[in-house]
Amino acid sequence: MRIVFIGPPGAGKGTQAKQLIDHLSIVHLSTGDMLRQARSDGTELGIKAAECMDRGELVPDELVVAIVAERIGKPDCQAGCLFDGFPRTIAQAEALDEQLQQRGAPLDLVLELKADEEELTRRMLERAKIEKRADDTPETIANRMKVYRSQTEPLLAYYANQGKLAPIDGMGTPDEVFARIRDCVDEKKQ
Ligand code: B4P
Repeated sequence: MRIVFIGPPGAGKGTQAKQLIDHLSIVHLSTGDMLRQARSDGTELGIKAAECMDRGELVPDELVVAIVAERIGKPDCQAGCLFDGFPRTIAQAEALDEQLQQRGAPLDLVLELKADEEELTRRMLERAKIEKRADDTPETIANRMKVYRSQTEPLLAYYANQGKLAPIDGMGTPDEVFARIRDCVDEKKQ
């Protein structure tokens, strides 16, 4: 299966992805993780990406689309892929549709993880204490929320029009949220 995870920052995309890839035996493709890796490797891409990430802005479409295109060409993606945090703009979604169409393997499902803004902020500030991520400061979190509403939320209508969107309640414990995701995915598999 090919599945996209959409949701505001802190909605739990990365958290849920870990369980879902085990459940479906598919590859986890997180653009956030790939960009953080490029940053810690000190590559040209990583340096460019870091500036955007630290401001809570999106990394330019062409950079993100290129790293995803390279990754989905690898043999392990043939059995299925979970796109975590990608696409985040309409341009990225169109590029992904085109790449998958060329491979004759379109998206099956788009899961929208929903949670209250207050809870999202609480989770990210909690994570800031543990992981010290450069983009988990109160100012950057506020900007990431704003960017999500303006640039990523339009994707919900894009995928609803394709009949692929499934909203998931992201409130509650990680296990409670995963049970909802598993039910939705298993129903789609049948
Ligand atoms: P991401 O790495 O995708 O980060 P995120 O949206 O903050 O996190 P996520 O929703 O995965 O939250 P998590 O499970 O960790 O992006 C970071 C940045 O990279 C972006 O701002 C952007 O600059 C750049 N980027 C990435 N993809 C891009 C793209 N396609 N285009 C352009 N730029 C891109 O959960 C958060 C915290 O909550 C964790 O500490 C977790 O333990 C906790 N948590 C999760 N579920 C919980 C629950 N149910 N209850 C309590 N706590 C929970």
